[in-house]
Amino acid sequence: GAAGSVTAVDLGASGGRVMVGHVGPDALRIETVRRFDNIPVSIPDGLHWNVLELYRNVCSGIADATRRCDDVASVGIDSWAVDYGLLRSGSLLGIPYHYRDDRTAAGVRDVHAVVGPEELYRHNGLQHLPFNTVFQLAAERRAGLLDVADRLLLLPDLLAHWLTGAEVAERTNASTTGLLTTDGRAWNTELLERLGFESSLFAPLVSPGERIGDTAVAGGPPIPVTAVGSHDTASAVVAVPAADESFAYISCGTWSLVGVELDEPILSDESRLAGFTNERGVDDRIRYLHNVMGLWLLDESVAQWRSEGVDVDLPALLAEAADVPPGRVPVFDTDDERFLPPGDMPARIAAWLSEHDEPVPRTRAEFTRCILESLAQAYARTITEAEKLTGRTVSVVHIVGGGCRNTLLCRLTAERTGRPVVAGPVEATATGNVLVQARAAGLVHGGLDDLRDLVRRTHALETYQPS
Ligand code: LRH
Repeated sequence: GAAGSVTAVDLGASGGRVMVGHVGPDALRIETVRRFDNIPVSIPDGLHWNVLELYRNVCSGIADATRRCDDVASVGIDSWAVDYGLLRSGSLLGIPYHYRDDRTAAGVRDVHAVVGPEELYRHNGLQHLPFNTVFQLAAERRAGLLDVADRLLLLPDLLAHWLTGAEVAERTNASTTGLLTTDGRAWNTELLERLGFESSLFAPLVSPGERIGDTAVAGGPPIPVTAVGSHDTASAVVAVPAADESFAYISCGTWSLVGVELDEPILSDESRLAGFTNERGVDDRIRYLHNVMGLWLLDESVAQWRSEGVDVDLPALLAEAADVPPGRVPVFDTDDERFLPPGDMPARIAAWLSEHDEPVPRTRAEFTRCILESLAQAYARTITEAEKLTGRTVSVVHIVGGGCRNTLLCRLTAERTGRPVVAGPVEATATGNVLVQARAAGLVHGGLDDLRDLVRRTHALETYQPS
């Protein structure tokens, strides 16, 4: 069969990359053409994303890709979920907020005053996170922007709009707003009406694989822009190299998204109370998962130590953490909302432990070990709950994304879950993005099983056995 190339733009909370994927029926190779930082900016009205800087890097990255490779069949964009820009007559109004901005508490109160948590879960099946778009929008209404906006575009859709002029809402990411019907077919007009959001604010839905438009960027050739799983986690789950359905995945980066894949959502109150979300996946699958706080805990700790003038070498720190004797450090509840905002993470962890009469780690290595043990414990608890709530058996755990490079975390996860852990691919999100475009371009064929099979055949994966 034919081989060809596609370009994946993958934006994460701390950095972005543009990658070219070379794909054929038996080939899958991904090369990075551009990496850049994504540094949020705090101004008096809150914490924002620097979306213009991101867009400039996306355009430069696409230009790099087409220079390097003359058969780029399309471009696809994914990013973290829930965040958006508001527009009027096609122009951006205001600077998109970062989901870690704390303005959403009032939005949560406003929404729950109209639709309580139990009912909201029956409508959207989302884990309660204070930054879900529905709560951000309620906060936005207090600030008055909703009175002038006529369109909302989630960030990957906003960038696609700037590249092509089209205004669409890609389904996987749209499902993280909390405003879609549970079958994912449409915006939930009943819910929108009750919450007082204009339904015309929301763009027509498209599914992964659909053509959004063509790039119209000064100086560059027109390239088709294809909808992918524009929610990064949806793309990452496409690239989980599982051989059958008895797997759990951990998409491990800033967040750790831990769960299983289902055909239908679970909207029971038990599921809500256990903190499970039903997000839409590629090919209409359900990503039934729990948001675990993730490597944010460690990254933010390292940032704190560096701000105190300590020269932290991460590989060395992880090696020291691996040498901390088992049982030396306690675990804490990584779900505690106090860990969400930016700021001094070791102090917050220490406060949690003191409040719970647990010993506070004394060294940075012990803090690091404590964080990783706590994450592994949260993964294990989540997988046990997922088995109980779905009736599935999980026989293997796949860790994908940047966190799968953390061998200590992989080892602790195998131990605490009591299951084999398969690590890789590191670039799962970009890989899932590439695969969905490649299928739309006719370079590969089949369902998710076939795409996963290709990942398995083309990647060296590391397995960690529980002791
Ligand atoms: C991971 C992620 C996650 C969301 C969060 C906002 O990058 O998309 O799935 O819950 O960011």
